[in-house]
Amino acid sequence: MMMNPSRRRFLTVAGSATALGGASGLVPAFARLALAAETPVPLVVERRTLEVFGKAASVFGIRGPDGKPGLTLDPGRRFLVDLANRGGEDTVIHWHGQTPPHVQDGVADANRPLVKAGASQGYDFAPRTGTHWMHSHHGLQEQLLMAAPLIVHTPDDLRADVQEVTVLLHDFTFRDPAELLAGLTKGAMGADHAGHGGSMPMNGHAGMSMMMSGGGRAGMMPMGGMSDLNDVEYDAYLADDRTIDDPRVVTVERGGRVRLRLINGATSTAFHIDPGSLTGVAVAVDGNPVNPVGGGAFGLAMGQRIDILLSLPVEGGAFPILATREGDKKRAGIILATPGAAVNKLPLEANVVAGPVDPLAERRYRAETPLADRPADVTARVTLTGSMMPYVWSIDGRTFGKHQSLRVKSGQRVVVEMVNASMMAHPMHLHGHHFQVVAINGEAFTGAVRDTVLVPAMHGSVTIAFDADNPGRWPFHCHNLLHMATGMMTEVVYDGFV
Ligand SMILES: [Cu+2]
Repeated sequence: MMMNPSRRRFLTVAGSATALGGASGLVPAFARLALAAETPVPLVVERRTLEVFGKAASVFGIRGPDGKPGLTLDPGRRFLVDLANRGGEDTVIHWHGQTPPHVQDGVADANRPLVKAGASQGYDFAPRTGTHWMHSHHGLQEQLLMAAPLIVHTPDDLRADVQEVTVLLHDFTFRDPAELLAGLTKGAMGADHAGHGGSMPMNGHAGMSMMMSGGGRAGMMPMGGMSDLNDVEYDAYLADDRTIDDPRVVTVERGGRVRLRLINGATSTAFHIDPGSLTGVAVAVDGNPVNPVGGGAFGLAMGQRIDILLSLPVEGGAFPILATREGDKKRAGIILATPGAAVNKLPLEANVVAGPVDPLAERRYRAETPLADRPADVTARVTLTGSMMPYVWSIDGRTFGKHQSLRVKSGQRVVVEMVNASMMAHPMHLHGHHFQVVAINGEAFTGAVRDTVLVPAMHGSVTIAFDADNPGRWPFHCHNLLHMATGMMTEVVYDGFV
């Protein structure tokens, strides 16, 4: 593998200088000079206790310098970070949406070690603006909430007369994630779903789904078929660590404007984002500006982000922003409230079951800055494969480790068609790049630039295009953590990397 020697050296020096400057304050003169220019921002991976429905759970967190989760960077700032792993176990944090040099991507492999428990790791790269996030890319730590927002402001963001509200969504279980996954892979799906049939959509049609996948989890697809929606019944759905019956309440101004930066950090749950009585206008997806899209609710698959602009009425009030799980009544959310407004308690469940998140709604989004128009140098087709029974997910019938990498050369325009041969939609994420969505179900259009896209179930397809401008080896995987964990991952590998 190629390795940029100066990069590696910098990381080592940055890491040790920070360590030395810790408790003792003994920083060597050379390091003090370097630190004076720009001091690394400390990020801490840690264990914490979270109360959900009054019951304590031990989860992870990633805390920034202000004590809050994650990191917000001002325009022009480098992503100069010292990550301290105090989580009690080895980890690696992926900077989702960022396009760093490949050694700093935050994945572990033969050439990129884990951050050991108790150790620190330095990072330094020019960040990409927008709404992004950070999460563990090791084991099932993401299920235990090892995730946080990563917001990089543009100069326009700071000039805008808009209040920013960032929300991180999650699905939560009191169970050990390894046991949860083992329950699925051992085929104990019936047990997992016992007692939840009543909350499932389209019960009248469930028979067909059960024949095909063994679960009463069907949802109508726009094309008339039925897909499977949720693999797991979680104990709670969280917005900024809180359930909707005890939500975060954000004070907003009467007649003011709010920019919601929503991040779906759930491991296995897609949500409908519903601003209720407010009119929301989507202005960015996965951190990339899109031509404004108005209207009702917005689907948000795992890994994806959406920025929604809201205008509050001059008379004020309390305005729930709800994230309802697809194929379910359960929901998470926050409440925007003007001073003095009465905030009513909201039930955990909506009155009606939400339908599936529609992958075809992606057609509404158009990149504000599309890729340059040029022909493909290399085209590839991958088939998304796998099933609930047995619970194994794969790409081209191969699980990760037995995968066939997509080979590219620097400078190429790469076009990849993803065809979904399975019963579930999959949010596919490519590291180190943002791609443009250029076709859905074979219909070409000039779509959004983003890093995660939902590929429709049952022979649906999405075609993406990107420029190979970031040499390395880059994971390309389903952002359903449980799908990735069972093998639904391949890699995009540049020439010169083995
Ligand atoms: Cu998947």
